[in-house]
Amino acid sequence: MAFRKDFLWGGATAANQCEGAWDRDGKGVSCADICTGGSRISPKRITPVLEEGTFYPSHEAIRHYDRFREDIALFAEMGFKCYRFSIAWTRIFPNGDEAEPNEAGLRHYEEVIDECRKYGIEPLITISHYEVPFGLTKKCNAWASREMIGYYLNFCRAIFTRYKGKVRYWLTFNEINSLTAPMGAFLNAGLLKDLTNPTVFTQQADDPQERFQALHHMFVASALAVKLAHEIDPEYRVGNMMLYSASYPLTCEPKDVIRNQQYNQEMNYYCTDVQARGIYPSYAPRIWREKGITVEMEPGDEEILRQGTVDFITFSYYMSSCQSADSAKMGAGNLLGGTANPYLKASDWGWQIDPEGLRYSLNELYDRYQKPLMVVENGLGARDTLEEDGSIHDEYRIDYLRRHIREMALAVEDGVDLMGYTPWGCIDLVSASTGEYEKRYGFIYVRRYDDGTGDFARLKKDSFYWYQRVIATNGEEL
Ligand code: BGP
Repeated sequence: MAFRKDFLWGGATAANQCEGAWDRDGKGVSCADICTGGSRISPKRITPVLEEGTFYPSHEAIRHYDRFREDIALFAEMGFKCYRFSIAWTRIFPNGDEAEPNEAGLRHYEEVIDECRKYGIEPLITISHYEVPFGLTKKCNAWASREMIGYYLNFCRAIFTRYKGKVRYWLTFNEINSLTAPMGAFLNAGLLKDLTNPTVFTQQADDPQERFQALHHMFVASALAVKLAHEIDPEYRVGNMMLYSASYPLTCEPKDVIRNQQYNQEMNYYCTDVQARGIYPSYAPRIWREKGITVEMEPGDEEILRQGTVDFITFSYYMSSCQSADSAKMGAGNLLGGTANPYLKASDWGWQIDPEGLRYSLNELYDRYQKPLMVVENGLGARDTLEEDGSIHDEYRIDYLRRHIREMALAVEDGVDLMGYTPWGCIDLVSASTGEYEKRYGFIYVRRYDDGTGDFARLKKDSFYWYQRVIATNGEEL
């Protein structure tokens, strides 16, 4: 058997993409709450001032805030061993800088955690998943400012203390490395230049100096959070979370190989090298030099980074792309740059499907860090058809997941220490990049549509029964 006996099979969500109830029980406004709906062709917008009549998908999402008991019961029916979710920072500290946490927010997540435990489901909690308090963007341009470290640690202290003994696994920042690309600036770090006018999400004004400085603050915060967690409960295990963007040289021409190596250093390893090894990598000064930036550090930061390395490594994996030294050949690839791989097919949203790339990625990461790994996001965003009898035949999704699980099993046979697998959007939710419902990932269909119609009913897709079998056989029957 490839997977270990205590393998953490499960699924993943994020608060702003599923909860709704965006202003209830004392919750403050997060950066996600001011993002409008959108689609692949019509990008979502960031509106610092909410517009009357505009659709904001996070405001209702799939109403998981009110229906989490029903949803967790369905996860339990599939046999989940683990549920990865995030805590909305603004439910605990509405503006981000309060002295005391909001009791109603703390109580809500306590109920969610208790509900998981009732079924023997291990919570895996992302502390910050693309929803910085907007109050902190207004106050200090969020992670551009060093003040954020203190606010983040207050948040960590409140939840680490409250959930002691009930939670074991924490992740400090979702896809922290998305901030090495301009697209991550607002959602990941709350960086926003224009606080008056709307900004198109895909056209954020880029400031690499600010992005890389923000990353340094997040590294220090992550390291201090690891230390704090271990002090509060020595049983706590804290991981990083990165977006692994598998990348290959477009050709074997040495120039392409070097270009690809540099892409990997900047996109895939810059953050995890710091979070897992506790030291900036040797290539970091080259990246700063090429961008013409300086990263300000305070005395003592290096020591903090060294002492706060993560216990395990987690990542999302959806696709891969290629790099070419010839700029004319670049640009037609996936979301995060690069160019398309001629050997691979893409999803309807243009993400190139590459199961073998997952085996490759697992081997690369384990060989580099020798820390336990977990795939905490993976899946196919697709359009589903709801049949008249309420069934949903999503064979394409089963095929995608089956092929990826097969490659995970091969990676385990290669020698990789793999803790678990939580496919993304185990229940349909709002897409992060495009802000729409139409791009569905779930084993559970949610009857809610982009035109604002739908009754939020939950329906089991064919993949629901398939995944139930996969878990029951610990990945033997695919
Ligand atoms: C990751 C994010 C998730 C998520 C997923 C799928 O980048 O961590 O929040 O949504 O990607 O992306 P999308 O929703 O854009 O299809």
